[in-house]
Amino acid sequence: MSPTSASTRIKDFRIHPIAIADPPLRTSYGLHAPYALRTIIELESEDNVIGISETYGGAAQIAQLEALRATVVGGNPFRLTGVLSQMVEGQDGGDTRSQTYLVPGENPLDATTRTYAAIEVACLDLIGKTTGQPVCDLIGGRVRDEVPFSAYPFYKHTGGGGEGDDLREDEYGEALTPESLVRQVEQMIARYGFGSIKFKGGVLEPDIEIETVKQLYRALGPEVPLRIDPNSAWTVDTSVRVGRELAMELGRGGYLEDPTAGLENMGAVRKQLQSEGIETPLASNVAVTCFADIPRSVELDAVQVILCDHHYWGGMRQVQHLARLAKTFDIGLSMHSNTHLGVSLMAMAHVAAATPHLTYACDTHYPWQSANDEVVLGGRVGIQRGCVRVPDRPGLGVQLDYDQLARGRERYAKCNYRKRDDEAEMRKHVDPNWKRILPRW
Ligand code: GKR
Ligand code: MG
Repeated sequence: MSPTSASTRIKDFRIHPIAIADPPLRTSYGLHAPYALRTIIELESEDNVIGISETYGGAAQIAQLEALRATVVGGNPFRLTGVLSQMVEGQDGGDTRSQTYLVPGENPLDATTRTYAAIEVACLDLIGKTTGQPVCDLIGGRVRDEVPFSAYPFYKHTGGGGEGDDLREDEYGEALTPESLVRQVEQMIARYGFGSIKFKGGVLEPDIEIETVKQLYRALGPEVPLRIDPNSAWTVDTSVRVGRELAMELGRGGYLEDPTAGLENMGAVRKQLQSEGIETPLASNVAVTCFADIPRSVELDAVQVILCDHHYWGGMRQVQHLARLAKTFDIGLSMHSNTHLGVSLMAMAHVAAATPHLTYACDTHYPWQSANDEVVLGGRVGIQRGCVRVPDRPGLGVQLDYDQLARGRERYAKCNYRKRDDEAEMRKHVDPNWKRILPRW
C-alpha cells in the first residue's frame, strides 16, 4: 500500500448505463424483454485506481446514483460506506416493503439499499485494488475458494435476445414443455457442470410444472437437488398440492420457493405441509426482502430459506449480517439473482466465499447472457463443475473492457427500454390481453 492510499479521495464517479441482450424467458411477471438494463459504476481514486461494480439498470437507478454524486466525489473510499451507512442501517425500522414488492428491482423502497450496495461494492473493489487484497478477504476472509451455483432453467420462447441486426444466437431454443425444459437443463449441465437446479415456474398450468419437475428428477437422479420458484403464482391450496406431489423430488436438498404471496400465506402452506409430514423447506426472495420482514416470518415459520442478494439487501456486509441472523434462527441461506454480467457474478462469488452460513448453491442468470454483451476484460467469467473460482487477484479480480462497455452504452442509447416491464413485453409479443394475476392458479 502506498503511504497516501488510505487517505486517498475519489476524484471521479462514472455511471455507465448499458443494455444487454436477453432471451424471451417466461415467468409469472410476464416475459423478459429483448434487452435487460444494467448499470456499471467506476470510482476512480486520486491514486488512479479504479473500483467497479454492476447493479440494476434504467432511468430510476441512474437518477438514484446521480443523486449521490456530490457525496461520492471527494469522499475517502475507505470511509465512504460509513458516511452513507444510514442508507442501510435504518432499513429495519418499520420498512414493510414486501407487502408491495411485486416486481423485483422495481419497488421504489428498494432504491436506497440498491444504490448503497452499488457504491459499497465499487469502494471494496477500489480498496482491494489499492491494498492488493481480494474483496472476499477484506470482508472477513474466504471460507471457500469455489462458489457453487445452480442451473436456472426457464420456460422460454424461440430467440436468443437482441433486436433488428443485433440478434443473439438462440443457444437453447424454445422450451414450453416438460421435455424441452429437461433438454435445456441437460444442455446447461453439459456446458457448466451445475450440480443443482433452480427451475422458474409460475408460467404453465401447475400440473405441467409438476410433470416438468418429475421429469427433471427422473433425468438427473436423486443426487441433484431441485427447486421450483413460481414467483407467488399459486394459492395456498395449489402450493400445498404442488408441495405434496413433489415431496420426494424437492425434499432431497431442494426447496419450494415463493409458491404463494405474503408471509401469512407462506406460513399457512408450511403448516399444512408439515401436518402431512412433508418437511420441504419454503424459500423466499419475495416474502422476505429486508430485515424488517424477518420477525414476522420467524413467528409464522413462513420461510425456512432466505435468498440473499447483495444488490438489494444493501451490499456485501448486510448479506453477512443476514447470514448471521439466519443462522441464529436456524434458517438456511441461498442467493438470488437477476439478469447480470460478469462484474455482478464476481461480486456474488466474493460475498458467497466470505459467508460461512451459505447453505445452498447460489442462483445465477449468467448462462442466459452471451460473450457479445460481457464487459469484463478477457471475456466471460468461467463456471466449471457448477462453480466460480474466487481469484487471488486484488479487488473483485476483474477489470472492464472499455470497448465492450462502449457497445453496451450504445445499445442502451439505441433501445427504447428505460425500465423493466415484463407484463408489457408479454402483451407485445405473446398475448395482447395478458395481465399479471396473483394468484393465477
Ligand atoms: O429473471 O424473471 C426473472 C426472475 O423471475 C427474477 O426476476 C426473480 O427476481 O430470479 C428471481 C427469483 O428468484 O424470484
Ligand atoms: Mg425467487
